[in-house]
Amino acid sequence: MATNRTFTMLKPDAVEKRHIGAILDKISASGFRIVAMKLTQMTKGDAETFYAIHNERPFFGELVEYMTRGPIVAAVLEKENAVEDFRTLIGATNPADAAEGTIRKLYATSMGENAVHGSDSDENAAIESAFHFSGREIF
Ligand code: DAT
Ligand code: MG
Repeated sequence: MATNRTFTMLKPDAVEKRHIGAILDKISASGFRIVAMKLTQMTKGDAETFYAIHNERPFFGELVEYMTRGPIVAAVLEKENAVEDFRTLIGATNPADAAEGTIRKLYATSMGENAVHGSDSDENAAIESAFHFSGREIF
């Protein structure tokens, strides 16, 4: 995986509220190219594995429940400096702290239901992309 790619999920709350189109539009308008994408639903096991780093945290059960309650849009995005620039585009984890115009400021409702995921490093972008997509699904 090249270092100019990141992985994102539009989380169940964003899909439920029909924000897929608006969020993808903002991502594209911000210079990211979608190189892989699908609507999918994580199993409990998937979510526990994906968020394993948080498994000792008090919110872990809620996080797994939330991430598995409905479909998500999983995607791989390409752009120069993709990981960092996408974290800037989505804003702070808690939407109350997110900058004006960021995806979380616009579409997230709370820390627990914050609309979108963005990888936090090139290494994790590669791991997370491979978790959801085979090589032939990434263009
Ligand atoms: P981010 O998604 O900004 O990378 P993270 O990796 O620290 O944030 O946490 C992963 C997700 O877990 C986050 O998007 C929402 C949830 N989460 C984190 N901290 C939380 C908290 N204190 N209370 C409830 N949910 C939390
Ligand atoms: Mg994170």
